[in-house]
Amino acid sequence: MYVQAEAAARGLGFLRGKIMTEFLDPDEIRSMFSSAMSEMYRLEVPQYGTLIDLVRDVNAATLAADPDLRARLEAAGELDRLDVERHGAIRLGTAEELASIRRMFAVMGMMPVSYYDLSVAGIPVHSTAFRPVESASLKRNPFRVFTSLLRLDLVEDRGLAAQAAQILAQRQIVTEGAFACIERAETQGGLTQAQAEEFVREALETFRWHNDATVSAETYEKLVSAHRLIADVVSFKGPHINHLTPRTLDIDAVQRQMPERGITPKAVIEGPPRRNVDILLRQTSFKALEEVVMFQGVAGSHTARFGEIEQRGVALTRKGRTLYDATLSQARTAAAKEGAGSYLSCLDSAFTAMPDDLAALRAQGLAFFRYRATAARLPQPAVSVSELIAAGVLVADPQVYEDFLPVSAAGIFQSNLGAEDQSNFSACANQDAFEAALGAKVIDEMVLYGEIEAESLAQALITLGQAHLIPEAAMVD
Ligand code: OOG
Ligand code: NI
Repeated sequence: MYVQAEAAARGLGFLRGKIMTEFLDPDEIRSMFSSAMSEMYRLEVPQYGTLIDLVRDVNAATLAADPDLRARLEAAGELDRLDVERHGAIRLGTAEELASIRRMFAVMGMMPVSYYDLSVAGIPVHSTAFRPVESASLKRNPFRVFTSLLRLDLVEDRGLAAQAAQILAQRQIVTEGAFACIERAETQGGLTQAQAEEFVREALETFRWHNDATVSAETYEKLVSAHRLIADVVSFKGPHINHLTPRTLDIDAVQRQMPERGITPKAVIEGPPRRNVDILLRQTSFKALEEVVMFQGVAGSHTARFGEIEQRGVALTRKGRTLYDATLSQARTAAAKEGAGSYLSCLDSAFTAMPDDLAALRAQGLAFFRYRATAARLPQPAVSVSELIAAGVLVADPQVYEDFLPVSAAGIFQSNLGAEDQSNFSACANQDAFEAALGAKVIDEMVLYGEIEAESLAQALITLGQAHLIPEAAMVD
């Protein structure tokens, strides 16, 4: 600001021109956006503010009680992201909406990663998560948005599906101003500070809650009877952010302490059980709020928005993930036989099949790591990577799982939709249709973790003067 004003005052047009074309890093725009979104949601859903405070307290206590964890997060450069870390979720109605949202998120360096088929859980959507993909960007701010697209093709009542499509065709979820900003970013290749501020202001409008529905109470009821989720997507002006989830270091403590702060959590935590080494993702949520909505002048209510917390652990390789999926499904089958009260013990006993220390997870190729050298060039060539690790000159930090789990997502959807009885949609994934709507392919999460692992290992080995140990697969470029 100051430099610009000074340049103008001195008539230094060239300097001013230079500043005017200086674009913000997309990581910076994402941070601005995620904090604006958090601010907005805090005002819309006061319980979210309470949850953020609780998570901050629990994280501070966890770090204070576990200096090793603190040191490890700090050394891995992961401490700073913790306070700003959160994900949100939206549900879209049409292919055009999904394509527009993809362009909007691209301005903030967020790419579609993974395809999630929720029809297997009887929920008529398929989804992706928009998130940063580079290591440095993830460290800066890993803000992600779980984005679902309604599948009217799965709705049996074709008349109702046609009516829903017709209602959706009339809305515009991205403001004219936001489109102008997106086009500007695309043609210029970035946005200046002032342009980014305008973009964030306009983009935020898409996610705002509207308590006036676009449909009559009668149409709303018809949509609800097909599925609550269809009503949530179709009846409003836009895809209101339905939850914003902070990351905690101790989800069991947060789950325990929620009632003390007046919040009632769902009964069980989704995902793996509590372990020494956190794997993948554990999540819990509290019930959606019942909100007053005006249906073309008639007062009614709708439940859509809720709170969620998550604890993130190490990302698993394909082999690790296959083991996880089989183990979880074994626990669920056992619990179904033994009764709901047995879920936690079934989970614990099934998960004994999964190694619970980092060294074993690494040695068996079950998890992804990020390597770093803690020494300079060594005088002698080593014979293996393990030898360097044992000598303490090479450290393998677990890579945080940055994505989502479809079984957990289904549990989250169901608990806040109150729609356990509405799961009569036929299971059929359709990634091609999703990507056609998106206007792009989704990125394979496994490839991303694999690249980070391979590149960090190669870099660390070069630092240590051990390039001969770089695995061939890492030398692609
Ligand atoms: C998304 C539910 C999935 C998660 O964290 O797994 C999700 C939704 O309810 O729209 O956010
Ligand atoms: Ni979520």
